[in-house]
Amino acid sequence: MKRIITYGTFDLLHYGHINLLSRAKAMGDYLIVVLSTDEFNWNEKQKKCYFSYDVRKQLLEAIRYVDLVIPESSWEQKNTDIAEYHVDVFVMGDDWKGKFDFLSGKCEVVYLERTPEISTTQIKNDLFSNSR
Ligand code: C2G
Repeated sequence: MKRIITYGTFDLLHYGHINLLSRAKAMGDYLIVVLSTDEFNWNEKQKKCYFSYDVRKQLLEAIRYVDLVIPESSWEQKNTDIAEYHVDVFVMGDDWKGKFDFLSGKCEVVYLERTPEISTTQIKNDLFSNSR
């Protein structure tokens, strides 16, 4: 069984996220999504999520490509995650290109092209500007 792992916040889930998850799953048989906790998002990414971790987890678990959702609470957990879950491929969007090459000794590292023209920030901005 080929095991894939990816990380993210996945707040205001959109088709860019789905495209990433779909392509990641197509690379193997089992997809683990490591979902940033609310504390990690605020403390490390200065992101305030619209949906809580539990809601974001529920949404991801409803996606056919996703087999397991676990929490991301630190930048440093990737090495242990890869070992603990016997991961074959680490996948991220190419906005992270190069940032995780240090993992290539443990598993294959793949950066997939980001879906253009969509982001959580853009959704929020569009909604805010239309509400004026
Ligand atoms: N993504 C994408 N296309 C978009 C938007 C996002 O392919 N239009 C991808 C990102 O590249 C990432 C994943 O979807 O691989 C999740 O995106 P975010 O929720 O923004 O994740 P991020 O905040 O980048 O967190 O330790 C790594 C971090 O947790 C990554």
